[in-house]
Amino acid sequence: MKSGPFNLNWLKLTSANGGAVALNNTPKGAESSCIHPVEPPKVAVPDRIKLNQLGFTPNAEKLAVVPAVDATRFTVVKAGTGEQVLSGDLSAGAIWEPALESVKLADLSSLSSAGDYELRVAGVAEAAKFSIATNAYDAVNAAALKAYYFNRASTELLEANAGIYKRAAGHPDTHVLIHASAADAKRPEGTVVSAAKGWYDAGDYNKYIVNSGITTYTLLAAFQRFPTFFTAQSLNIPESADAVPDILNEVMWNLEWMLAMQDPNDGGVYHKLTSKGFNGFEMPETDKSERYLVQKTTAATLDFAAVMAAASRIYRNYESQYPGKSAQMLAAAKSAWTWANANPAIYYSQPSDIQTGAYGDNNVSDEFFWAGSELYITTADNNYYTGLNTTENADVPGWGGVKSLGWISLAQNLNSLTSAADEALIKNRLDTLATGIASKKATSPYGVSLETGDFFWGSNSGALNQAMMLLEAYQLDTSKIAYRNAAQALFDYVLGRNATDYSFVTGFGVKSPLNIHHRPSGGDGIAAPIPGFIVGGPHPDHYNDCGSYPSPLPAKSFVDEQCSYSTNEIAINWNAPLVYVSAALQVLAP
Ligand SMILES: [Ca+2]
Ligand SMILES: [Ca+2]
Repeated sequence: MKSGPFNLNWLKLTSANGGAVALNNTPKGAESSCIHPVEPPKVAVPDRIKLNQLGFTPNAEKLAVVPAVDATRFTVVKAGTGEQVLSGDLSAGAIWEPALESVKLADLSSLSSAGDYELRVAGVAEAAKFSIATNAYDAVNAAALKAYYFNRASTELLEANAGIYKRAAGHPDTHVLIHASAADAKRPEGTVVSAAKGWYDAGDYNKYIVNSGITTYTLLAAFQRFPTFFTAQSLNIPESADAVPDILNEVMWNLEWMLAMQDPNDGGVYHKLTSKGFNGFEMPETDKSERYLVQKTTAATLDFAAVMAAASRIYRNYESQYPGKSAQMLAAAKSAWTWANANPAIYYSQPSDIQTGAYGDNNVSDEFFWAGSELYITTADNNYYTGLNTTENADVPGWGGVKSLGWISLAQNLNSLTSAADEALIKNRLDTLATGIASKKATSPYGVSLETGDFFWGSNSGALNQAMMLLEAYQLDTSKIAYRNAAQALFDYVLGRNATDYSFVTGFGVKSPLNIHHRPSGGDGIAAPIPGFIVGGPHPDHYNDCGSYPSPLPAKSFVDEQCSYSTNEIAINWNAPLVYVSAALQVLAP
C-alpha cells in the first residue's frame, strides 16, 4: 500500500492515506503460500528491442528501447528487404531503475511514411518489426470501447454483436434488496428496488458507483474532446444503427444504472450494488446470488453528482433520442449535491456480512471539487465556482482522487465559463502537472515518465491517466509537443515498450495477456480472452494471489495467470483512459 493509493482494484482498498485495508476477500483459487524467495535483482541487459507493438501514426514520436549492446548506431529497413530507409545514433546506455535494465534509445521519428519496417541493431539477435499507419490506433480504440459492451450487466449478448463471445443475460438486477446498512424509514431493510443495466466493474460481477464515476466521466471527456472521431465510429453494438454515437449509447447503459442508484426520497446515492461475497469463475447467468444496495456515502453521492452534471451537458444535444434525460440528469445531480452537503462526511464502512470491494475513501475534498466544478459548468451558477477550493493542484487522477477531473472539465469548457472563472489559473494547473511529467520522460533511460513509485496496483491505468493529463494540457497549448510525446511514450509503454515485453491489451500486439482475471473470459470455455481489455500491470505487492512471480522488480513483477488478480485483472476504470488516450493520439498526431 505504499504508493498509488487510488488505483487499487480487486480489493478496492481504502486509500493509503485513509486507513484500514480489508484483506478478507481472497478470491477462489488464491493460494495461501508465500511468494518464493528470490535472488537480489541485478542489472541486466534485456534480450530484445521493445517498442509499441501496434506501431505508430505517421506524425507520432517513435522511440524504441534497445538492449545496451556495444553498437552505437541503428538502422531501419523496409520489412522483408534490405532496403535501408533510416539510420541513426543510439543514445548512451543507461539503467532504468524500475526494471534494473541497461538500455539505449533509438529515435525513429523522422520516418513517417506508412509501411512495415524492421529496426536492426548489431549485436541484437532479433530485428524489431513495426508499422506506421494513418489509422494505427483506430482498432484498439474501438475494441477498448467494445469491452464495455462485453461487460454489460442485465442483457444477453447476441452473436450478431458479440460473435463467439455471445452469452445469455445475467444479473437482471430488477429485484435488489436494501441492505441493513442502507435502510431508513422510507426504504427499510429488505425493500425491493430495481437497478438494472450498468457495467460489471472488473473481473467480478458487482457494480460500484465510485469506480463507475471516474470511468463514465473519462469516456464522456474523450467524446467531448474528439466528437468527430467518435461520431464516425461504429462498434457493432445493438444501438449502432441509431443516430447517437456508439460511445454515448454505451455510456448511457451505465448512466441508466447509476440513476437507479439514487434514493429518490433524499438524493443520496448507494455506494454499490453487490452480492455478499465474490462468486466463482462462472458465467453471469449462473450467478443467482442475492444482490443488495449497500450504504449511501458522500463519495458515491458526489461522484454521481459530477457524472450526472457532466452527462447532462453532453446529452442535451441528443434530446430527440433521449427525451428528458438531460434534464433528469441535472436534477439528479443537484439533489445529490444537496444530500452531500447535508452529509459531508459519510465514509464507506464495509458491513460485516459483505466481502466485496470497498472502494473506501475518507477524503472527499476532491469529490466536492469535482462535483462543484461540473455543476458550475452545466448551470453557469457562480456560487458553485466560488465554492471551489481552487488552491488545489492538478494531479494524476484515480478512483479515489478525482479533483483533476474537475480541472479537465473546466479546461474543456473554457469558452463557455462565466467571468467568475480564472482562465489562466485553470490552464496553469494542467500545464504545471504536464511540465513535471514531461520532464521525467525527458531524462528517462526508457524514454517514459514512469518511475519506481508509479508501479502500484493498476499501474497501467496510472500510466494512461498520466497520458490523459498530458494530452489535456497539450490541447490547451499545442506548441508543447513534449506533452504529446510524453503521452505517446506512456501509450507505447502499455503496448510493448516495457520490461515484460507484453502488450497489455488483450487481443492486441505480438504478445498480449491470455489468462486474464475476468469471470466471463475464464468461464466461457473459449481460449482467447475477450479482446480490448487492458490488464492492471506490474507492481511488487501481490498479496500471495498467485504464488511466485518472475521478478520482484516493480516493472517486471507481472504474470499472465488468471490467479493474478493483482496484476492481470481488468477493470472499467482502467479501460477508460485507454479509450481517451488512443483516440487522442490517433486524432492529434495523425
Ligand atoms: Ca449508435
Ligand atoms: Ca477522494
